[in-house]
Parts: sequence; C-alpha cells; structure tokens
Amino acid sequence: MQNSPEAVEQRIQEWAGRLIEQGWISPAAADSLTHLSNPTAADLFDDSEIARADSARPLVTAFFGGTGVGKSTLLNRLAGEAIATTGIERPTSREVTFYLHEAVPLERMPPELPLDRVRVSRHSNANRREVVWIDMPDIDSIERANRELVLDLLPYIDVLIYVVSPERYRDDAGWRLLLEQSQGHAFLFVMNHWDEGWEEQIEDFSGQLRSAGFNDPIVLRCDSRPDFDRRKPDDFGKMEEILTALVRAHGVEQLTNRNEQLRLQRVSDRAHALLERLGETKTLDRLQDRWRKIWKHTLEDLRPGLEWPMQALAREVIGPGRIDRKGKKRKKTDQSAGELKSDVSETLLWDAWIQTRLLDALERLILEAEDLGLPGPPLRQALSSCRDELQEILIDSVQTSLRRSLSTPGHWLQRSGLRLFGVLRYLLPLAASGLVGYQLVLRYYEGWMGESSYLGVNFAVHSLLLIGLAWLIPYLLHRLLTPSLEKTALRGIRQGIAQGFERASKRVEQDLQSLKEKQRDLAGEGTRLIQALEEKKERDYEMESPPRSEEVKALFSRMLVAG
Ligand SMILES: Nc1nc2c(ncn2[C@@H]2O[C@H](COP(=O)(O)OP(=O)(O)OP(=O)(O)O)[C@@H](O)[C@H]2O)c(=O)[nH]1
Ligand SMILES: [Mg+2]
Repeated sequence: MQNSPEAVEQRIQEWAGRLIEQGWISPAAADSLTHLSNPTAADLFDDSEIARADSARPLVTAFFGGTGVGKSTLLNRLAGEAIATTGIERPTSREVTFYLHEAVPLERMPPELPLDRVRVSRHSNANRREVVWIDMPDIDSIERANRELVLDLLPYIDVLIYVVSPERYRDDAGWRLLLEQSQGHAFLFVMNHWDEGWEEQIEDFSGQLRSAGFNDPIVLRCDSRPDFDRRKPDDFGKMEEILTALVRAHGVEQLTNRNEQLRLQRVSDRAHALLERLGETKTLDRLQDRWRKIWKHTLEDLRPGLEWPMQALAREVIGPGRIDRKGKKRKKTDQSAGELKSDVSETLLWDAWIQTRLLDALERLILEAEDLGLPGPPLRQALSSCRDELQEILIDSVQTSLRRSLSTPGHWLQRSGLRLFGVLRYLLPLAASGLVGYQLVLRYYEGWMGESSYLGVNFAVHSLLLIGLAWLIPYLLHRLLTPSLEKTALRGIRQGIAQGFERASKRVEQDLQSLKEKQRDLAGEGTRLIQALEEKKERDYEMESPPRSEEVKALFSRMLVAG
C-alpha cells in the first residue's frame, strides 16, 4: 500500500502542501492538483452490491447533442416506449432520463444532479443489464442550466453517444467542447434524421472527426421518425451491439483502468507544472551575484551620507568632559560607550534614511529574483528575519568595534612608543640627576681636599639644562603620541559600520544559500515522487488491466481519441 499509486499521490499532495507553506506556489495553483479526483461512472453504483452480484458494474452511456437532433427519440426507440419527453418545443428535455435494468443498484445519484431533474425508468430485459442509458438535455442550450447539468454529469459517463442531424452537424461545436472537457471518454457518433441526410455528409462529418483526432470514428446513421414504416434501413441496431460487445470484452474494466491512468497522468502533469514553479537552483547562484552588485551600489550610496552621523556619534561618545588625553578615565569612557548603545548610536546611525535604503536593497533583490523566474514569496519569507535584524546587526557591530577601539586606542607602534616615553620621562631626568649628583659629590670632595677647585655657576646651569631636557623630550614625545579619543572613537565607529554592513550582506548570502538548499530538496523530492508515480502507473496498468482482446482493441481504436 505504501508504494501504491494512491500512496505516492498522497505524498505528492503533501509535497505540494510544503510548496504552499514556503510560498513557492499559491494555494490556487495547488488546487489544480487536489481537484483532479473527478468522479467516474463507478461512483454511480454501490460497490458492495456490485461485488455481491459478482459482475462488473454496467457500462454508462449517454446521448449528447444539440436540441432537436433526436436524443430523447433515440432512447424511446431503444426502450420501445416513450420514457423520455420528445417534442417540437425547443429545448424539450430539461431533465436527465436513466434507462436501466431493475437489478442494477443505482444507489448514488451524482450530487450535482437536482432530484427534480431526474427520471429513472427501469426495465426487466436481462440482455440489457450490462448497459445504463441516459438521455441528456441539449448541450447547445439557450438554457444555461441545461448546459451546466450536461457538463456536471460528463465525468460519470463511460461512452458518449454524440447525436447530430444532417442539417446542423457542420455548425455543431458541442462535440468539440465535450472532447475538450472529456477525460478520455469513448465516443460513438450518430447522424440522426438520416431520412434527411446524404452519404457525403457522413463522409464529411467523419473527416471533421478525424481532424480532431479520431482515427476511424464510428458514425451511425439513424432514421428515427415516429412513423417507423417509412424509416430507411439504418445502423440503430449496431449501436447496442457495439456497446454490448464492448462490455463483454471487459470494456468497462479497461475504461475504468484507462481513466485511472489518465487521472494519474494528470496528477503527474500538474506536479510537473508545480515543479517548474520552483525554478532552477542555478537561478539562486545568479541571484548571489546580483546581490553583491546591489549591495555594492547601496553602500556607495550610503557612505557619504553616513559621514556626518559617524562624526556626531564619535563626539557624543567622548562627550564634553569626557575628553581624557591621558587615558586615565578610559574605563569610565568604555562604560559610556556601552550606555550609548540603546540611545545615541541608534538615533544617530539608524534613521529612516538608512533603513529605507537597506530595505530597498532587499526589495530590489526580490524583484531581480522574479525577473530571473523565481517566485518572490519564498525569498521574501527567507529574508524576513534578516530584514528585522538589520538594525541590530549594524548597531551591534558599531558597539563592539567602538569598545575594542577605545580599549586599545591608536596603532600598536603608537601604543609601544607611548609606553616607552611614559617610562623615559621619569627615567631620563632621574639618570641625569644621578650623573649631576655624582659629579657634584666628587668635585666637592676634591675641592675640600684641595686637589681641585669647587664647581662653578657653569656647572649649575648645564646640569639644570641636562635634567630639564631629559624630562622635556620624553614628556613632549609622550604627549604627541597620546591618541585623540575622538579620533579613536571615530575609527571604531567606521570599522564597526563596515563590519556591520559586511555581516548584513553575509547574512543575506546565507539566507540565499539556505533557500537554495530548500529549493533543491523540494525539487529533488518532487522529481522522485513524479518518477515513482509514472513507474507505478505503468506497472499497475500492465498488471491490473484485463487482457485486451483484438475486438476491444479494434473498438477502442475507433472510439477513443488517438494519443
Ligand atoms: N424526420 C425525423 N424526425 C425526427 C427524427 N428523430 C427525431 N425526430 C423528431 O425531432 C423532434 C425532436 O426530437 P427530440 O427527441 O425531442 O430531440 P432532443 O434531441 O431530445 O431535443 P432536446 O430534448 O430539446 O435536446 C421530435 O419531434 C422528433 O419526432 C428523425 O430521425 N427524423
Ligand atoms: Mg430530449
């Protein structure tokens, strides 16, 4: 059961459900797949009753055609009594007349059929048990209800007997309409009013039918005038013979089986059509390239406009009173940067201007996708969370980069120089003072011992100058190398924005990638299911179809449209 065509069909329906869920197809498109289980003639009968009678269900055949061609007359002629209304009023029949054997369990009338528009006439002729005859209202009716009734009942019919008259057969488009709507029905044609017809007209009509796809259509001549003494010899008797022969050669089972095959073929065709809506996976590869171009243009458009908000934010970050060239209050500044997250950076960096441009970029991507033949909704769905997170991504990146930048201000070379001169501005004056002190003590001792003179003013001046320079030079260099906090903040913000944009773009690329994977999985699953259905359909048809006799083959080749 798991691998039966029905099970595969069920899985195809589930697959289509997933396509809807993800926006690849509209529910209306999927309907084309679900509404394929049209009723068939078998639905008119109670299966258990049929099984109990141990016979196949009867063949359901119906007279179709324009008004006044003699459909009701033909049924009456068959029944040998006036069971259907005939007349000169046009259209005459507004109801459907069933003519069938009393033992046939016609339990389930089509729900489309209003009960006041149905007549059932039963007979007890056992030879006619295998065929149910139906007289239909006209197909070309000025009464819309007649036409709708005919089309509603069409799926329940096995064999359509299309009746024309010599007078109007050329303008009669009804059979073409039925052929279009038909789901592989078998057709018989009757040219009634044969008393008014010519052999050439049969040839002409057959030619029309051949051009519509019938290899060798069966066209029966019938003269059904009420005055049967005047009737020309005709093919009326053949009509019943053909149908009875069809039934006896397992034609009903063959038709049922064929209908199921055609139905599964339609499921497969529609599934194919849905599969095509998924588009090709390489479309998403091309879309990745298009996205990079769109993003490049968006950033070129955004950059100049972001310059001012970045500088304003940098000033806000250090703020008045936060300027600390010595970097002593850096910890406090870091905290301030953290506090800015929810207010200043958002107000300054994320405004309607930037939001519109970023969302426009995503919209342009969706348009490009549709341009490449990919449905927009799944992409829109795939990008929706990214759309919502754009602001967070950008602000987050700016905050992280700002904190990093403020905690390690300047270039590494600058930071090393800063450390070096920070030490030297104490070390060098100390070393110079030590040298001067040593000289002072030494010369004082020598002067006291009388070995040389005491130090003079020159020594004092030079010593002071040496100590002063030993302090001043590293002090000035240290000051020079101390980075400006505003510049540090600006650098952090700039890097943060660049990283934020990079992250946002990567995020879109990831979304496209995961959409591509989903698309590939769905397409793979669809292809496998369609293949499985095709295989099952062929195999089950071969196995379940009763052997076809030459007789039934010959009849089918004339009654069914080729191909
Ligand atoms: N001359 C001639 N008249 C026929 C023949 N068959 C039927 N008629 C007449 O044609 C008229 C219309 O016949 P119906 O059987 O009511 O035609 P219908 O196709 O059922 O028409 P609707 O119910 O309106 O769709 C009747 O008066 C019949 O007697 C025929 O073979 N030859
Ligand atoms: Mg009628």
